Amino acid sequence: MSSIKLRVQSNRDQNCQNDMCGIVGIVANQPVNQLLYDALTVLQHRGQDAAGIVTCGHHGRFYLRKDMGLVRDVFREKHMLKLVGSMGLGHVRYPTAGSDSTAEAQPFYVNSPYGITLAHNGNLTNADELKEQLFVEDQRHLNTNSDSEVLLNVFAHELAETGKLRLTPEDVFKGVAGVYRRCQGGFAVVAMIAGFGVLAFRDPYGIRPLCFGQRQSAEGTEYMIASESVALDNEGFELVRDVQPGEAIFIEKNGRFHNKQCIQDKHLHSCIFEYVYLARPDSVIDGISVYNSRLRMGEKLAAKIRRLGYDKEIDVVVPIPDTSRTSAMQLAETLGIKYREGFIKNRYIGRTFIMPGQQLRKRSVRQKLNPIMHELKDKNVLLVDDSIVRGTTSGQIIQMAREAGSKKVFFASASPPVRFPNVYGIDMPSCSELVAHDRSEQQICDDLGADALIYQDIEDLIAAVGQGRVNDFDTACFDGHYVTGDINRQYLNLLEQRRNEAARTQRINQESSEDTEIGLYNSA
Ligand code: PIN
Repeated sequence: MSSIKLRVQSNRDQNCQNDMCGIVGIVANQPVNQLLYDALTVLQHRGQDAAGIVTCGHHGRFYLRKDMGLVRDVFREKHMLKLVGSMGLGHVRYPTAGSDSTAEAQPFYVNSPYGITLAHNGNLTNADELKEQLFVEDQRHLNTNSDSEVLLNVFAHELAETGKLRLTPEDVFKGVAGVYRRCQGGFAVVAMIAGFGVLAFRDPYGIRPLCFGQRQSAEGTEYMIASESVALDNEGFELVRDVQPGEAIFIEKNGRFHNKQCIQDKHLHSCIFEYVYLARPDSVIDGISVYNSRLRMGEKLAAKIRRLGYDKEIDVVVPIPDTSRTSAMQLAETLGIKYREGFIKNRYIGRTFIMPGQQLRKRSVRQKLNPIMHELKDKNVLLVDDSIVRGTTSGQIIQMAREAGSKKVFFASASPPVRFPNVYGIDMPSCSELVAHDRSEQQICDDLGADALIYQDIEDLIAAVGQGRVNDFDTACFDGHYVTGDINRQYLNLLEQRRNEAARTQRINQESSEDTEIGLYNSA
């Protein structure tokens, strides 16, 4: 039997989003390899698909290691020893349809001009147009579908326009201003110029998070830039502040700090979903503690449940692990109702092996969550989750509670119905896969099989996070209002079409790799 492996190439024009990634950049007075590794481990929740580190050593030479897998699997001692130098970047990537190769792992490198490496979290909404421009006008070749490569090449082109052999920080900021002129979407970027320094910038709406901190060493100040403040805490860096929307900061390799507001017309609209689900609770984003915002989500939701009168019926509040715990706990306390663990999550889910003749099957919720029967039996339970996206797990969990003997099963979501896709870098299904798209809350409730479904109101979510001090967030996945103003029906349709295509490609590749396994098995 032949064992030829056919991999179907995804559409060349397909844009690959670099959703839900974690990024870090460090300039220190000592080797940065271990620091980067540790920071990436702390940011691992932002992406478990691929990881990469690039460092810059003497004579401006870059050392890069990137591959698919968790941080602990990608970097072995032999790799770490080669990652020499006192400045560098790191990246962890979330698995997204269409971004399943090592070639698309980050950081990316371009040799001209100066030698630049870049890692990015977010999504460019005009990537197709930029690709065309890069090819036709800038005569630059792109070798992957990643929009991080697009961003890097736009930046490289803009930097080359300075026409200088030796750059100044002001030249670097001019290059960033060029990126802002051309690129649209949500993006947080760290980049490194060979032998010169580390750069960081954030889109004009500050949709994706990015902060920086410093610490003192015997030889001076060291800097770390990261997606979340928790990465700084872990390495003893003190949070200085968030990078402002449209701001660029540049730290020279000798530790000299520069910053510039490259876009005067800035409007902070940080992504509210970071607070709902994505970020670690011990992070502070744009001056707001993620943990405290989740506590307040619980309080607001409790008030709504009381208004609706369900509190009189509920015997026990049960979180769906892990993210919802903070809100669920506060919700129960506010209502004066018992809070209990009703589902335990297996933290050590193993690999799915494809045995000959088997289709790759989806892991069911039952393999991840197991009920504590006596906490659910004969009770009216309120299950609390951070969000309902596809509704598939929510439906199964409600069913599990019923099987465990719950009398009534109420379901509460700490965020409003997710009705629109996220186009700024959070991996979210297209419209047709979202259980709440074009559907009423009653229809969703019936679909999930709950006795009642209570969603957080959007105003309450905004108040929970912004506390009346901040009212502007990117809330597009809840209300369809895309702050960048360039998203229309056509764009969303295209997104849907590409997701379907990517899913099909992935399925075909999985099936063909299954055939390969059979071939090898038979010939052994
Ligand atoms: C899961 C957090 N949270 C749970 C992510 C499920 C939506 N889902 C979004 C709910 S954890 S579904 O805390 O990080 O483990 O609606 O798509 O089925």
